[in-house]
Amino acid sequence: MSNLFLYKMIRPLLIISTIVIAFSLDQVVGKEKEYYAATNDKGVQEVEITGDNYYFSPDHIIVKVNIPVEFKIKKNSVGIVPHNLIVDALEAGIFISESIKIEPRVIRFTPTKIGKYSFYCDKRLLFFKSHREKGMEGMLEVIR
Ligand SMILES: [Cu+2]
Repeated sequence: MSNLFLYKMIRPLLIISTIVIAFSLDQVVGKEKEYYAATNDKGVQEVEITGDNYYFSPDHIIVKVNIPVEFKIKKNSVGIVPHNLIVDALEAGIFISESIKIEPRVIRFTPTKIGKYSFYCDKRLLFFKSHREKGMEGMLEVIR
């Protein structure tokens, strides 16, 4: 049996397994973490968010319109990479620009308009990709 024969036998298997691996990786990376905010006994929708290298968790936050929201945002690692949380949705009464520390920070707002608003970290080191491009972005969805 020659090496060439072996190669021809194995090649379709290599191609198929490469495709399968690529698809499953894509599904892991592309999967959103949905979170429906629960309203506590004070009538506030509480959401705990972790923002770190280079993700937000959850990255799809669903809140109800015209009910106060409390974000508690923190990071886990003691790394020196700075991160922040930006939401620029003045049309819905939301503007957030807060740096993310290990010590949790509380941000309060009340969304006034139904819609989908992005949140992200706007940090970038020199000419490298922005943190947003690296995956530090998510969606704040305001529903009825
Ligand atoms: Cu960042």
